[in-house]
Amino acid sequence: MSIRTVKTTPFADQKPGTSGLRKAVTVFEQPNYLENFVQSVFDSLDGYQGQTIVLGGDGRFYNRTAINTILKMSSANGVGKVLVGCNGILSTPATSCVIRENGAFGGFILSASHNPGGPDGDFGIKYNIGNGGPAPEKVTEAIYAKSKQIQEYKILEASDINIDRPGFFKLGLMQVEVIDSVASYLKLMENIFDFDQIVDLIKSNSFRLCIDSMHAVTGPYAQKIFEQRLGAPVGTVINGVPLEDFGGGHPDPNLVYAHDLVEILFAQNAPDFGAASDGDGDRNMILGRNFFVTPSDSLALLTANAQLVPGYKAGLSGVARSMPTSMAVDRVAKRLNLPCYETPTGWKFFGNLLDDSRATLCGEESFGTGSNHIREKDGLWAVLFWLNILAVRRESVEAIVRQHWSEYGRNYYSRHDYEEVSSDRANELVNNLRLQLPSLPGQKYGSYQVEYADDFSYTDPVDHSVTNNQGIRIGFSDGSRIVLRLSGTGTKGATLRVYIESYEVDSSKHNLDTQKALATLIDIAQDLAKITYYTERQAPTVIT
Ligand code: G16
Repeated sequence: MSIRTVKTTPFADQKPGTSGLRKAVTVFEQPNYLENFVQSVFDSLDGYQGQTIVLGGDGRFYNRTAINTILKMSSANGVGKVLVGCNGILSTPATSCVIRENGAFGGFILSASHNPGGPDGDFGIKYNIGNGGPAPEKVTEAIYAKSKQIQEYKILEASDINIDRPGFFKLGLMQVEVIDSVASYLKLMENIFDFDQIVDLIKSNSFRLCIDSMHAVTGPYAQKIFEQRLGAPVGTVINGVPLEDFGGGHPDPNLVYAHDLVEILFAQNAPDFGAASDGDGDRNMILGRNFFVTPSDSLALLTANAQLVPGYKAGLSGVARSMPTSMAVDRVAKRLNLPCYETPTGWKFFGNLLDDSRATLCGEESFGTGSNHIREKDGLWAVLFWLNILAVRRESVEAIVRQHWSEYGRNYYSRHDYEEVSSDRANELVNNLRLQLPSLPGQKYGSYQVEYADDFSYTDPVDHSVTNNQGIRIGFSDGSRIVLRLSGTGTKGATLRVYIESYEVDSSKHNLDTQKALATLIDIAQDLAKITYYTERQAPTVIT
């Protein structure tokens, strides 16, 4: 086996976005495209030679090809050992768990998360650092800088290895261990949650649940945890076989794309609890019988009920949410006297807060919740957290949420996405709005008065790095907000996200339809940002 040095030229578009490099599969299939990016990662890192790295993905189309390429490039670049998930499968949270458990130097996660897969879908690659979390901006910037200068990459000339079952291999001087994809993750979950109590709940004939893996990575994890370990009947996990194209679906656990689960939970005689997870297993959607829990409310509820879970009994050090996430958790944090941090969108911004023990729980409106147990958001962890709460409280999901609203008030919340709009027009919209910001405070729109209007900037309290232009916030004197930003994860044109939030303390008004409750604010957003004009769309593509 010899190491080949291959001449190459840079691609101009290898700047990682909100969560790694995501492109159409056809872009990744260009000669040298994947290799350039992987070499740029190695070129931007110091000290990985001889160390262990972790490698896995969500099983989407191109996963296997990429795994073999990365294995051979790792060997050629002097990596000591690679832990690779069996069949190339490792959910994003499991990768974070394995990196931490083994004190690995870092890891590659092959996923475009919730984006569709298959030959005409998307692929992605993300590098995680030794704390198990996404590379922070200084690392992704360094990778991008290397990708613009790259002239050659190194790869071992060798045959592909068989990753279909656990075992040990040698690839050049490098060791490869194919590991069980689920074992470490299951062990970690058993250390956090009261599995016996959840088993009792599931055994108590009065409780039924349904878990939708959307033909993505969590299938094997969910079957092992819910059906085998916790004793739920076979068939509890639906769409449980990971497919390279996710069965043609869009593995995004929201009310629009997780329609199989939504139909089951909103039918007559529906189960008591339902949950879905996304392509790579880091997102979750929680449903009760005929009831949807918004991700922002879910974070607030987990915080308020954390003392019911063994792993958090000792207390929380603080909580964090991304800026567009509703402020429901802020109210719980205030009551519990906990610090509450507001970060830009992107899980990478939680890493320092978790490492520095400033936050224990973190969450985002984009269906992501997690804690200091790993450094990624974690879909099945959130499901187990809910089950643990249900097992202790023995009330319905709806009753628990309504009780929370009556105690803390309700944050009506919705996100309107305008997908695949022209990038130029979307940027014009944002620029136009930015120009208006200084004149907005004090302006009245019906009963709403603007209290502040800014473009969100974040100063990391740990390393003091500053991240600017993270989304436009327009806050009103009654606590309502409108936030607008462009997505950093789309692969076609631009996606405009409009986040709308209002706060209602009066529990007699907690039964409104969300879109109706937010109608006036939605109109204000439309007027201020001229959304129809710039996007050339009459309505959002997705409303969550
Ligand atoms: C990623 C990030 C999240 C972010 C989400 C949406 O999630 O890790 O922090 O909230 O994208 O980002 P955007 O609004 O920029 O599209 P995932 O699950 O796609 O890796």
